[in-house]
Order: sequence, then C-alpha cells, then structure tokens
Amino acid sequence: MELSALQKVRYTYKPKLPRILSGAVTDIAVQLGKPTESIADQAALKALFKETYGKPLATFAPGKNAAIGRKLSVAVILSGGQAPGGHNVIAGLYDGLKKGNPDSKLIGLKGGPSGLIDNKSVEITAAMMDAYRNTGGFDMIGSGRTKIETPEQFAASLENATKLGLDAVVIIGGDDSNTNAALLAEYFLSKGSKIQVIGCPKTIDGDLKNEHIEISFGFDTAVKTYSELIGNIERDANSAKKYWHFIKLMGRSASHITLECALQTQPNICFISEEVEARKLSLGQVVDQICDAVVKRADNKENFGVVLIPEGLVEFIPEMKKLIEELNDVMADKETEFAELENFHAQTDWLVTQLSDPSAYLFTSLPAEIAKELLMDRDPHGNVQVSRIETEKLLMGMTAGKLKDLKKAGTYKGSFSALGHFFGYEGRCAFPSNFDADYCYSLGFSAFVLIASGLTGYLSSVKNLTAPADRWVAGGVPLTMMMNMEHRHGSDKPVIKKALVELEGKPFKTFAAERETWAVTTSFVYPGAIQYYGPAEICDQPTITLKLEKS
Ligand code: FBP
Repeated sequence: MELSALQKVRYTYKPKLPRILSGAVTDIAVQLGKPTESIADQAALKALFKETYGKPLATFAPGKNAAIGRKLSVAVILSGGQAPGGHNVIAGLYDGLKKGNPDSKLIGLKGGPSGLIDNKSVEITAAMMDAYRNTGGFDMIGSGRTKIETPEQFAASLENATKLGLDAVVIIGGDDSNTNAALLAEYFLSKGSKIQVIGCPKTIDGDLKNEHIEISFGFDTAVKTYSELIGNIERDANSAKKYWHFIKLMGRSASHITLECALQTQPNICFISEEVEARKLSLGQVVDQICDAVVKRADNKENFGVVLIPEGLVEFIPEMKKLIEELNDVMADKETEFAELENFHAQTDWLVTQLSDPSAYLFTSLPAEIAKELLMDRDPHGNVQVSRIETEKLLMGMTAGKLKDLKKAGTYKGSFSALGHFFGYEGRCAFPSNFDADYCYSLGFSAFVLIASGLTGYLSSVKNLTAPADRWVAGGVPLTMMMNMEHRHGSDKPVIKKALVELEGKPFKTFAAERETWAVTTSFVYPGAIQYYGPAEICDQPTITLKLEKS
C-alpha cells in the first residue's frame, strides 16, 4: 500500500491521554459509586438483566491497582457503520494491555459481530497496529452489522470466546451494538462464564450520549469534514449565484450532525428533525418553509442558497413516521407474504389493503422512487435505511412544483434551479481529527483499565472533553443505566436510548436565534479543512455543539 504524505506524518502523532491514564498503570485505582437504575422501564430491565442490572458508575483515580498487571487475552470487534478513530480505540486498548503486561494479547474479530459467531480472528501484532495508528476507516479488522440475537448465535459466541481463551471482548459500536454488548455480558454471566464485555461509544451520528458519555467518537471528524464541503458549496453558490443546493447529511435518527454543520456554516435553511416532529409539521409545511426563503431571497435578486436536510427527516414528519411504522410492522409480521410479491406494483396493491387509509393514501401519492426506497430491506436492528431514501430529491421536486404555482399566482418572480447532494460516506472514514485521535485512544485505554479491574457490562467513558486532554475524566458507565424498552421489529425490546437534539438545549437555541437572518441574508461561513498542525486554538478545538452544551 502506498502511503500519502499526510498518512506518514500522522503515524508519528502521539495521542494525548487524560492525566490519570498517562502514568504507571499500577497507579490507576477504580472507584465505584452507588448502584444505578436504568433511565426507564426499571422492572422490565431488572428482569431481563438479572446479573448485570444496576451496577455502579466507575471512575479512575490515583491509587494502587494490584490486578492491573495480570496477563490478559482480549478480543475486539468493530460493529456497525464506520466512524473516524476506530483504529485509535484499538491502539489505546493494545497499548494499555501491553503496558499492563507485555504478554497480554489482543485479538481482532473480523467483519463485526459475525467474527465472534463464526470464529474469524487475527492476533494484532505490534507491526499491524503501527500500520493503522491515527488512520480513518475500519479496514484493520473490518466491521459488520450482524446482530447477535438467536440462542444459537449467543451459544456460538460463548463457545468461540472460550475456545480463544478470552478474558474479555470489547465491542466498539453505537447504541444498537452496545445494546448487544449488554446482552452478551448478561448471557456470559448467566452461563457461569467469567468472560467480560466492555463497550466503546462509536457513531458519527452523535446520538449515543448522556450525562456520562459527552459524545460518541467520529462525530467530531465527520462534522468537520461535512462542514468543509458545505462551506465549499456555499462559496460556489455565492460565486455563481444560480443554484439552490439541497444537501442531505448522514445521521440516521438524530439531527446532531446537521445542527453542528449549520452552526459551523450558517446555511439559508436547515431542518432539525426533532423540531419538525415537535411542531408536527407536514411534508407540505416543510416545503412551504423552503419556498418562503426562496421567494424572499429572489426579491433581493439572490436566486441561490443552501438547504441542509438531516437524513432521518422523513421519519420525523408525523404522517411519514406513521407510514414507516406501519410499513415496518406489516413487513415484519407478514414477511413471507411480502417477499412473494413480484414487483413494486404488486407490493403497492397489497400494501394499500394492509395500511391505514391515511398511510395508504400517502404511500401512493409519493413519487414512485421514494415509495420504493421506503420498502428497501431494514437493517438487522429493524431500522429503515434512511441513507438510501433520497429526501433531498423529494424536497427539490416538491419545492419546484410549489414555486411554479406561486409564479402563476404572481407572488414569485425569481428563477429556481436546484442541485442535490448527499454527504455521508465522505466523512465516515476520514483521518480522525486531533480530538477524535486523542478521544478514541483514551477510550481504548480506559476499556483496558475496566477489563483489568474485572468489570463487565460497562461502556468505556471519557468526559470533561472541552478541557485540554490531560484534564479529561476516564471511567465506565454501566450499560443497563442507559437502557429502556422500545417497540422494534414488531415487539418490545431492551435498547440503549438514542439521544436526540434537545430543543431546549443551547446548540439548538443558538441556531434558532440566528436562522431567520441566515434564511434571507447571505451569512455563509467557510470553515475550511480539518487542521492538524498549528496552534491548539485552531487544531484541538472540540465542536461548537459540545462547547455550547458544556458552557
Ligand atoms: P452507526 O449507527 O452504526 O454508527 O451508523 C451510522 C450511519 O453512518 C448512519 O448515519 C447511516 O444512516 C448508516 O450508518 C448507513 O449505514 P450503511 O452504510 O451500513 O448503510
């Protein structure tokens, strides 16, 4: 593999650690707090997690830790969508293990959770590790979205982990993957196994967060990458002055990515799905908002602009949400019947007999391409694959239609020419920013300390992230503490609750206070590329969202 100049330089970058993790490992003691409760549905979760429910919070503090130097065998899994910094989590875990005991070993389970089920593994050597430090991607061991859910899969996981002689498994994943980590920790204990399970909070979506998990890794790099691209498009729009750019951004459910990109780039219009849902806006009302800005800007002779759209928007527009929920249930309950339908026409004819009247009407009135996209396979966790629904095109088409009517009525005199973009994969495997490189390395190192201290059913946690890295606070959060029961795939399941954008939070309020100005007056900001080298005020800054949340 030929190396880019940047990659060579990034290999030499030394990630920063919280002070407690950068000294002798024997001086890291674990302090345990009081028993905890899940965020909701306590009785149901207590019954499901008999062994692991209610564990205390763990914090690392100076003190002696005799157990930390024992020889360990640990396996690591990258689970779900790629996120910048995954390799650094592995590096932190690897370096921690070797610092604890040079004879400890780290095994990579290949291709996601299926690596554990099918026993596909590779021992991570020093040379292999060094080839992936501070790099983006998950290509070191690969990732996958397999969910460990059947009794056979759980049994195979235990059998393979035992065969490999493991002391622990680390699952690097988002809310669904860490729900799986919680189930696996519980299963191992219920079968009398001492194999520990520790999670690490990954997802560019930024929706795995709470009081103890300030942000999931990868968000920082992804939003900086998208903001650079949006800024470039804004500058092009402001130069050519002839296009409206409709940009859909990744972030399956929550709009954190879109909100941060809006704070960084100040587009003309930006939808936040959580607000659309709270205000019960219909698809028509969303389009009206766009048209309103297009008309006002045309009055100022500015027939160009930028619209940001979170990819999950369709799931938050109440009538679309109901339609998707009904489709999810019908397609799960009558899977065989649905699979036998030959083509889209046959599917539509059958679906109108299964859906409620409003949903059937909406489904048949959508452009055929969008309706087809709503029928694509769900992921193994039951989620609609919103990244494949072309919401930007739906809104572009509806906006053009409405503007035609306004032109006929004489209330719009501009010209409207729209271009669609989808930014998602551009940011998921980028070289991690300094923040993500440091944060991920710290999460991996912290996972090692949790394992060496004998804990299971925890998510590695590093907080106080707006301070310089040496003042970050490391520890572990019990996985059951973040869980509730949700309706998935046609039945109630225990899941880690997704953190959506808080409409009362500072990031949203800051955006809401400015957006009317941005809609009409061109206020674009061009953030430029991620800066790696230079003064810390430029290179080591966390996102605007995190700073506002912690201010
Ligand atoms: P994770 O939650 O697994 O981190 O994945 C997030 C994500 O990047 C979403 O933003 C997006 O909708 C999805 O993955 C796309 O996944 P895929 O590439 O597997 O279709």
